[in-house]
Amino acid sequence: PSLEKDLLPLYFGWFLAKRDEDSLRKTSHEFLEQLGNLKAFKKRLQAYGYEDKHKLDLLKHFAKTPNILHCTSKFCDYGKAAGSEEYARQEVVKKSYSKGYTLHITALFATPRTVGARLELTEEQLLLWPLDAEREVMPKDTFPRGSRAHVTLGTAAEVQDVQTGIDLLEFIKLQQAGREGESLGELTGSVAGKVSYFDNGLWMVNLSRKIEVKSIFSGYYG
Ligand code: ACK
Repeated sequence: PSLEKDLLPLYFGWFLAKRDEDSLRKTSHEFLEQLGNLKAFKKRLQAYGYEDKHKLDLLKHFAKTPNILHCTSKFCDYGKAAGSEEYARQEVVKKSYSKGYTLHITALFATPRTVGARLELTEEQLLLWPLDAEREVMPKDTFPRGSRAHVTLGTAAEVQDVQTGIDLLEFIKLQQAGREGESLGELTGSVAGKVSYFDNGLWMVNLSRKIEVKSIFSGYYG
């Protein structure tokens, strides 16, 4: 047997193809501009820590945007994260490495901490989704597999990217508890859809037309 071990990445995931990445960044701007311009939003700024509606610019609020738009499937931390080796050893992970996948974005959301895209994973993509991905960050709740699947589009200063998936689960937890959110308007164009508000600065637009983006399943070594 060889002494050499496979190197584990910082994380495995689906990485957006350049053209679709550029276009999703534009979509994210469009979302934040339209959301920030909603009267209903301007009336509910407290959660974002602003008193004065003229002071809040959502594009500035989400000061950090990821260098690479992606959906994390498994965070490995170069092997330090629990279950990394087991994940990487799976036949389906090896076989899928460097393959192309179409990701389906069903909603965009913003919280005082993060802005992200919610994904609906296909059966094939769910094979690459760890069994404990949701439990890992919210051990007390149960979620359908893949609930946490997202693309981080931006975070407020001082907020880590990992927060985006946690925020998404917060919305889903409320929906599971029967909360639909307050229907507070509609966005148009590339981000067309109904806007729901869930208190505490949690906003989501369910897209009338899903956005499809091309991606490659791979590892990020950083
Ligand atoms: O936006 P994300 O899914 O959140 O993509 C980044 C990526 O790994 C590189 O940092 C995600 N990430 C960071 N820490 C964790 C963690 N403890 N569990 C799951 N995902 C994580 C982060």
